[in-house]
Amino acid sequence: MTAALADAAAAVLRGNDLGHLTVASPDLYPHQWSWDTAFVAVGISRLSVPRAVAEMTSLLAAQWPSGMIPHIVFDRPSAYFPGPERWRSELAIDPPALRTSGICQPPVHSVALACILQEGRRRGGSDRRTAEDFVAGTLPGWLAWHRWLAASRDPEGHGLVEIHHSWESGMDNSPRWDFPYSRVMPGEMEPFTRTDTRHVGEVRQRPTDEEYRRYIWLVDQMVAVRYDEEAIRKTIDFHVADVFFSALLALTAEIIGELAEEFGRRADAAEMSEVAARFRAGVAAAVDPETGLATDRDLRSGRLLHSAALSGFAPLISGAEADVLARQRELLLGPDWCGHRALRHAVPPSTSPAAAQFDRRRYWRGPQWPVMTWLFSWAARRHGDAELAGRLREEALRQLGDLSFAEYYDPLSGQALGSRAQSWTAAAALDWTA
Ligand code: 9YW
Repeated sequence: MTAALADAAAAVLRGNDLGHLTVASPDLYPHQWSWDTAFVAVGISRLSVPRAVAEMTSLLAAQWPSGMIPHIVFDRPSAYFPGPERWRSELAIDPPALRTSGICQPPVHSVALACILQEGRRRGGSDRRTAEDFVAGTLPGWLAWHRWLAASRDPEGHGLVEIHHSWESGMDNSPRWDFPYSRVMPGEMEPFTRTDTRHVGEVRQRPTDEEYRRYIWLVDQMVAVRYDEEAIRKTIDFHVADVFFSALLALTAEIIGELAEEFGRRADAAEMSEVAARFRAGVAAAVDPETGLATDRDLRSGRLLHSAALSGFAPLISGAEADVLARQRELLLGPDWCGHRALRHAVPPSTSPAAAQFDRRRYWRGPQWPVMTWLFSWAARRHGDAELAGRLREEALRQLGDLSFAEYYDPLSGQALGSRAQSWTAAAALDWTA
């Protein structure tokens, strides 16, 4: 079974491979996405270290002069909407060299660097050299990305990353964002036609038209100020402190710091370790003592955004004091989450099945994303909880046994949903079966 799963996963990644980059999925997402790339590179490194390096190199080529890694790289024409004509990144005050979107996604890239390095060393020979040269050579670019996040997205040093669009969170229409979006009131705007709904059998799995109008309204607001971060902060209608993004920054800054230390960059290492500590503290402070879950904050109204979303487990990603981790672990495995009676597979749902907001088939409002299970499993192992890591892996492998490599799964029936042959799902399977 494991061998069949690994073969099928490798075939998915080969099918989505354009040579220098892997599209996120064949039809629905025909481009390179930022955080998908990092997960994909982890999986591909199990097949070929040089190919994994190429994947990360093509993403880095799209880095903005500011240091931002954009969330989509448009390297070829497609019907995807919003494409480069709507994002208009060429109008940015300091424009990127390639056509990209104008926002970012959570940083998971240094997780990929660490995995590529580990795999290169395990294989030895030219793979080892390729991995080490790649990490040493591109560290300045990845450092600039983390530096930009820490400075531009947390200018006051609270230890929480602010985002300007829910696409930046990677969890587009999670209940986390219902309140801030209730305040986004699109005015007159250039008309548009969605194309995402053409590629899913069931339109009700996707965000609604009203949600999409708001998403595009925010894009237009950013274009209007030519992606000037200062101006965006003042004018954008969606301005939120994201705990999950912050936890990933804490984790990845720590890893970048370790790599910098290893490759002889002492000052960078010290700087990144400070960034990691700042965001780890920010996440810890955002934990609601009553629910035990980390909470986002709406920065326009100051309101705390309580929701029963998976992001509440941000400390399991960033790392935290032992008592916080123990409580989070218990909650995650408990009856409101992975241990819920009605779940087909005991892996984290995007929203708690016990919550009123739970919607088993709608995007980020209930379904399970195998790549999120992979992330929690990887972080658990890193933070010393091999038992949790192993449990999640085992359950996820059962879920992936249908070989559809779906984007997400109905947590109650186990049915595959969204795109099939989704690259990051196949990548997770490959890493788990290696
Ligand atoms: C969209 C590619 C991306 C992911 C996001 C996910 C979705 C794009 O797909 O967003 O058009 O809805 O929410 O996390 O990176 O897989």
